[in-house]
Amino acid sequence: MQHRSSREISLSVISFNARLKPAHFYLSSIRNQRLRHQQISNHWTYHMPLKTPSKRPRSAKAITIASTLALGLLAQPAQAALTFSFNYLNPGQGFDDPTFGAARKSALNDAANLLGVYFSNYEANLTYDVTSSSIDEPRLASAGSSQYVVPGTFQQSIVQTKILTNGATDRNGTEADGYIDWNFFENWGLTDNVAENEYDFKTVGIHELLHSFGFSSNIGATGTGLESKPSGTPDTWATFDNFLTDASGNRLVSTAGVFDSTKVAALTGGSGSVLFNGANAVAANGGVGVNIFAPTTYSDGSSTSHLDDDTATLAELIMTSSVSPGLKTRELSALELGILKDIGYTQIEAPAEVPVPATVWLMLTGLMGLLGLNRRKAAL
Ligand SMILES: [Ca+2]
Ligand SMILES: [Ca+2]
Ligand SMILES: [Zn+2]
Repeated sequence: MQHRSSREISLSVISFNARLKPAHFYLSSIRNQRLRHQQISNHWTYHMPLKTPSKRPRSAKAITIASTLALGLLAQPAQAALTFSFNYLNPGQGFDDPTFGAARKSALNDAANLLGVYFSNYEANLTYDVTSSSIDEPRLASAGSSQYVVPGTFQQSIVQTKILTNGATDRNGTEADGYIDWNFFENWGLTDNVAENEYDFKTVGIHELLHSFGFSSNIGATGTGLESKPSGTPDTWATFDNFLTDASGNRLVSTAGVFDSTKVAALTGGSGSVLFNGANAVAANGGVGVNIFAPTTYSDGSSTSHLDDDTATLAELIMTSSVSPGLKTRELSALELGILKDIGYTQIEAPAEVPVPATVWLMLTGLMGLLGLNRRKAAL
């Protein structure tokens, strides 16, 4: 999380708080895992050592609530794409709040649905453990999905593998494929009518889910990977990291999975110092690499895992690191679709119809015109 000004709030990536090796689901003791999400990871009920994923009994709280998603916003229903099952782990609170819970769950389902239509050529049921808090802190929400630890490789997340194998491979068995934590302290706009003092829940929901899909970097402040191996030795990286370069197009992490120690400075080099250089993203970006968020002050859980907010042409895209209040786009840009193709989702495609009524877009245009530089922002 981070403060970019006294009024800003952030969302963190929590892709790395549990680690898998074949036949063993570790938990990640706090000292072994990346510390970037420690305060959140303490919430996860599955943070206990497991012998094998398949033998671990589910806790009583981790009851799967299947939510088969309707495609109601589309004029013509698409074929089944992805389905999402959210396990709400805080009874009576947050998403299960007696007053607001139903609308919050509905908004999360809507966000998942809005994202799912891009994946209509895939078929998988994705399970998520969902927790929440209500704390005045610079974080709106966070999400992630675990990876296997295989030093010297670029690993898909559990969710990513499940999608790309059309549900055939669930590398952590009955354990939730991903996790989401939501902070309900701030005002949230749960519908398509998002007030100027509310954060757009659905936009943030899409953003968070995409982190779990693999839109996320393992690179730490000093160039360490998932296991914080010593400099110069192979570590475990995300698929995303396979495409990150410096401004000159030189890889940050070698194909052998070793971070180039001469590239540490690029991680805090500001706009243009770290690029996503996958072929599809480059093609969607006028032939050049895409600016990745690498602010001069390293931001744990945010740096290198987002598009660069400080690049004007990127600032309003869903996968930037911060968001201001008000209604935002829920559509992925060609650039974001390019990145998703590069990290493996070659069958992704934009839905045939914009799943938001035209009147909403008119309002969005109006709201965007009102946004000034001093508006409160929140990092995603
Ligand atoms: Ca699973
Ligand atoms: Ca932004
Ligand atoms: Zn984010």
